[in-house]
Amino acid sequence: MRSSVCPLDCPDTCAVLVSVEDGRAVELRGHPDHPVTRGFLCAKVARYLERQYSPQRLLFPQRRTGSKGEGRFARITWDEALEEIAGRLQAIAARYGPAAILPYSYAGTMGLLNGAGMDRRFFYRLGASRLDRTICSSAGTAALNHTYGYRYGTEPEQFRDARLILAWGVNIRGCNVHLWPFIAEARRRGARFYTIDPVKNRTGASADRHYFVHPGSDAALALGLMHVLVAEKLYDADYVARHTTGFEALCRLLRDYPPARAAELTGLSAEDIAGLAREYAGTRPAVIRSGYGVQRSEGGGLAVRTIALLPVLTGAWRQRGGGFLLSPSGAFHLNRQALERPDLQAASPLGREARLVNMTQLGRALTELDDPPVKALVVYNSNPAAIAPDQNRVLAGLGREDLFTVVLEQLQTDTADYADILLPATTFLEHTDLYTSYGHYYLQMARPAVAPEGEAKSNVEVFRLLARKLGFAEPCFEDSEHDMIRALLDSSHPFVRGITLDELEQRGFVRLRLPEPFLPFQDGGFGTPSGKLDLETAVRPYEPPRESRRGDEALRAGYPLELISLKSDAGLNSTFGNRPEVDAETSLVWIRPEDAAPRGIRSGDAVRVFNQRGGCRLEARLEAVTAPGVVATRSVRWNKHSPEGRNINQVTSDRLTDVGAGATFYSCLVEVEKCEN
Ligand SMILES: Nc1nc2c(c(=O)[nH]1)N[C@H]1C(S)=C(S)[C@@H](COP(=O)(O)OP(=O)(O)OC[C@H]3O[C@@H](n4cnc5c(=O)[nH]c(N)nc54)[C@H](O)[C@@H]3O)O[C@H]1N2
Ligand SMILES: Nc1nc2c(c(=O)[nH]1)N[C@H]1C(S)=C(S)[C@@H](COP(=O)(O)OP(=O)(O)OC[C@H]3O[C@@H](n4cnc5c(=O)[nH]c(N)nc54)[C@H](O)[C@@H]3O)O[C@H]1N2
Ligand SMILES: [Mo]
Repeated sequence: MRSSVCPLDCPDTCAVLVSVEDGRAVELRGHPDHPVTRGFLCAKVARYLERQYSPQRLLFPQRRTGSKGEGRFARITWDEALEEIAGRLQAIAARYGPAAILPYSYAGTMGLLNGAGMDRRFFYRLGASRLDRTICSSAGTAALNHTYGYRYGTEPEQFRDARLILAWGVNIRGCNVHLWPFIAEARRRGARFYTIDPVKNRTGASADRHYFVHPGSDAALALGLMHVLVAEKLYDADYVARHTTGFEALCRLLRDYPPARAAELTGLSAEDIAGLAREYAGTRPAVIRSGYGVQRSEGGGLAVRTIALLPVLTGAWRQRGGGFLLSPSGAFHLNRQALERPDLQAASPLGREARLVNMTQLGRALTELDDPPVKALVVYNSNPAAIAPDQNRVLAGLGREDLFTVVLEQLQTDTADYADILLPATTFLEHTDLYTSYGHYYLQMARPAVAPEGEAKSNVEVFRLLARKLGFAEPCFEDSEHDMIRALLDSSHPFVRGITLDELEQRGFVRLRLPEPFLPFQDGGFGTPSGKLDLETAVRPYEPPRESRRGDEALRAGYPLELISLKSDAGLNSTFGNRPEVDAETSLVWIRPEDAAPRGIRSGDAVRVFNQRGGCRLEARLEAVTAPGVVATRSVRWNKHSPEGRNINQVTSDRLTDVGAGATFYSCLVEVEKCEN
C-alpha cells in the first residue's frame, strides 16, 4: 500500500491509498486517517485506474503528420522531440525575441512542482511571455485579498458545528463532495442548509430551501441582506466597532438597497430577503460556503467582496463553525519564489520581466498580439481548445500554420490534436509532488506509486531536459524533486515553519501549524495595515453584468436567454471528457418549460445554443431547474465528441471580471432554437 494525493483541480485534494501488485496499481482508496478525505473517494477518481491504464494513454513522443487539428501523428524518440523543440524555440527567440514564446498551463495537476516549478524556472530563464492564470479564480482571489487581506476561511471540519449553512454559488455535491458529510452531520444535529444559485443542481435539490438568483446579481443580494441587518439593528455592533472602519459609508450605500429594490435586482422576493437576513443574523454559528461559480461573472469581484462582509457584520467569525469559506489556500505560506525563481528573468536575453498575457484571452493573444506575435505555444496541464472562452478565436489561433505548438498530455485531447510535437505526460501515480489545497488546511506530498507507462515523463523532467538542451547553466535546473520541495518549505511563516520533507514523507499529510480550532478572524486581525477591515472600500454600487438580461441593450438584442455552463458532476473540467457518462452529461441543455414552449422545443429535441460568437448543438431537457430566462449546461465536453466538433465555449465570452482580470464564463447571453435535422 502506497500513499498518494489526488492532483485534480478540486478543493478536496484527497489523500489516496494505492494498492500495488507486481508494479501495477490495482486499487485506489481514500485515506481513512485524512480528516477531510475520511476514507472515501469521489466516483470519478475511484475509477482513475481506468485512465492510468487506458489504451488511450499517450505513451511516446510524436510529431504531427496531418494538418493542424486533425490529430494525425508519427512516433519519434525523446531526443528527436527535445532537439526539435529546443531548435525551434531558439530560432523563434532569435528572430522575434523570447516574448514570442507563450507557456499555457493551468491546474490539470495541482502539484506545485509539476504545475508551477521547473516550468516556471524554464520560461523565466528563457524570457518567454508570462501567463496570467485567470481562467478560474482570479476575481475571487483578488476580492479576498482586498477585503480580508488574507485568503483564509472556515475550516471544512467546523461545518459540522454550524446551525445554518448557506451554499452560495457552489455545487458541493458535485465539486466539493468531501465537505458534504460535515454538512450532513450538522443537519442531523438540526442545522438548516440553504442554496443560492441560478441553477438548482444536486446540491440545491438536497437543500432545505433553494433561492433562485439572477446570474451575476449576488452583490445586490448581499447588499439587500446587509440593509436589513443594519435597518433592524441585527448586526454585531461590538465586532463592527472593534474590527472595521468605514461603517458610516457602508450604511449610506445600503440605503439604496431596501429589500424591494434588492428583490428587483436579484429575482428573490422582498420577504425572502428580509427573512433570510433575520435568520442569518439570528442563528449561531452561521457559515457561508461560496464556490467559484459566484465570481465567474462580470461583477464577480464585487460579489465576493460583499458576501464576505456578511459574517463581519454579524460577527459570525467569532464562533467555531461560523464565518465564510471561499478558499483557505492563502494559508499555505510556502516559499514560492524559491520554487519558481522569477529572479531568473534577469538572466534571460530580455533581461527583465516579460509581458503578461491573460490566459482567458488566448484567442486574442494568438490572433491579434503583435510586437512580438506569439510564434510558439507550450501547453501543459490544460486543454485550451476545449476549455477557453470565445472558442472560434482560440481555434483560429491554434490552427495557424506559423504557430509552433508543443503539448504535454496524458490523452489525445482537442488541444493535443493541434500539436506540432506531442509529449506523453506522467500521471500523479508516476511522479513526485507537493500539494496545497483550496478546500482544507493539509499540506501533502506524494511519491511515485508505480513506474511511468510507456515513455511518459513528468513536466518537471521535460523542462529539466529542455533547459539542458538550451544550455541553461544555473544549478537550479538540475534540482531534484526533493530539492524543490525543500526550497518550498524554506519559509519562516509560522503556519509552515518546521514542517520538513521527512515529516511529509512519513505522514503524507500534515496540518498547517494552525491553532485548533482555527478561527482566523475571531478577534479581527485582518491582513490590512491597521488589522481592521475597511467597509467603505470593500463595496461599491451594484451594476448588472453588461452581458445579462438586465445589462447592455445592444448585447441583449437577439440573445434573450442567459447561459450557465456549470461544472459536470461526473467529470472534472475536460479531464474525463473521454468517458461516455461525462459526454452524456455534457451533451444536455436544461431549459424551463415556459422558455421552451414559445420556441417549439420539447424534451429530447436537438437544439442549437448560439450567439454572435458561435454555437453548438445539444439535447434539450425541459425542467424548471434554472431561474426564469436562464438555461444551463454542464461543462466541459470534448469538441471532438460534439456535433460539428464544437462545444459550449463557442458562445462564452472572453470579457474580464471587474477585478482580477478573470474569466466571465457565467455572464453569457444566448438564443436557443430547435434544429431542423
Ligand atoms: N465534479 C466536478 N468537480 C469539480 C470540477 C468539475 O468540473 N467537476 N471542477 C473543479 C474546478 S476547476 C472548480 S473551479 C471547482 C468549482 O466548484 P464550484 O464553484 O462549486 O462549481 P461551479 O460549477 O463552477 O459553480 C458553482 C455553482 O455556481 C453557480 N453560479 C453560476 N453563476 C452564478 C451566479 O451568478 N450567482 C450564484 N449565486 N451562483 C452562480 C452555478 O450554477 C453552480 O451551481 O470545482 C472543482 N471540482
Ligand atoms: N464553459 C465553461 N468553461 C470552463 C469552465 C466552466 O465552468 N464553463 N470552467 C473553467 C475553469 S474554472 C477551469 S479551472 C478551466 C480548467 O481548464 P483546464 O485547466 O484546461 O483543465 P482540464 O480541462 O481538466 O484539463 C487539464 C489537462 O491537464 C492534463 N494533465 C493532468 N495532469 C497532468 C500532468 O501532470 N502533466 C501534463 N502535462 N498534463 C496533465 C489532463 O490530462 C487534462 O487534459 O476550465 C474553464 N472552462
Ligand atoms: Mo476552476
